[in-house]
Amino acid sequence: MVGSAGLSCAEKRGALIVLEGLDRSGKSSQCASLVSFLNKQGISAEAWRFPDRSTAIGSMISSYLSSSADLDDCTVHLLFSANRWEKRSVMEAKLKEGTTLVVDRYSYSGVAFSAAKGLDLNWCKAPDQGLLAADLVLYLNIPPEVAAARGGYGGERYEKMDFQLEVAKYYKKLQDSTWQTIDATKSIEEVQEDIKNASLRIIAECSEGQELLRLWGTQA
Ligand code: DGP
Repeated sequence: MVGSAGLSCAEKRGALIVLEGLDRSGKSSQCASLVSFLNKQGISAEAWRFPDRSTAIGSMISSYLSSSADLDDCTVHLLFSANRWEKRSVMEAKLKEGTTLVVDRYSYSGVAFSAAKGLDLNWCKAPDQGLLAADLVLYLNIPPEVAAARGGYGGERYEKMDFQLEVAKYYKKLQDSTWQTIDATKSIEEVQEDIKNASLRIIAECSEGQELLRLWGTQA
């Protein structure tokens, strides 16, 4: 059966795995080591990240994050969303080819960071409605004070402890059955192990045939 936007149901495909968490929770290193592990196992997998600063929209976002440009909160929210939309069809093609995508931040960051500024949660979700939903969201859970003590914290606009506490509250509101919380205060090796096990399970399920779902929880 083919859904209204042409995504067929229950097809064999790669998995969309998203790592989420507060700034400095270790997502980027964990994404890289997961992809390298999967590739060594002969599993086709790629590391992706949002914002994707390589595009024209991504470069506007990057200037905003480094505080070299100021933008209205709603406008920047829509830019982050557009940055995900501009990659949607490539993501879908890769998944259908059987490639697993390991994505460092996605729509869940989009909503949590903007809602933490005081924007309405449903308004924040609306522009991402229709994007591909993750098969697995690995939430790297870490107290903001532990994250703050890690190197490099404080360089970008959102890296402030009070703000990160607010972000964590909104992440909680977004959690559903696709989320798995990982204790990111454990050693790097232990975190890697938890991430590998959860990822291998979802990759096996998707390789046997799994519908592609859309945000926020609708069938494709
Ligand atoms: P990173 O490149 O992962 O360090 O992310 C840069 C910063 O941007 C980080 O503080 C989280 C924030 N961020 C990521 N995605 C979004 C989004 O979609 N919307 C907003 N408002 N912030 C985001």
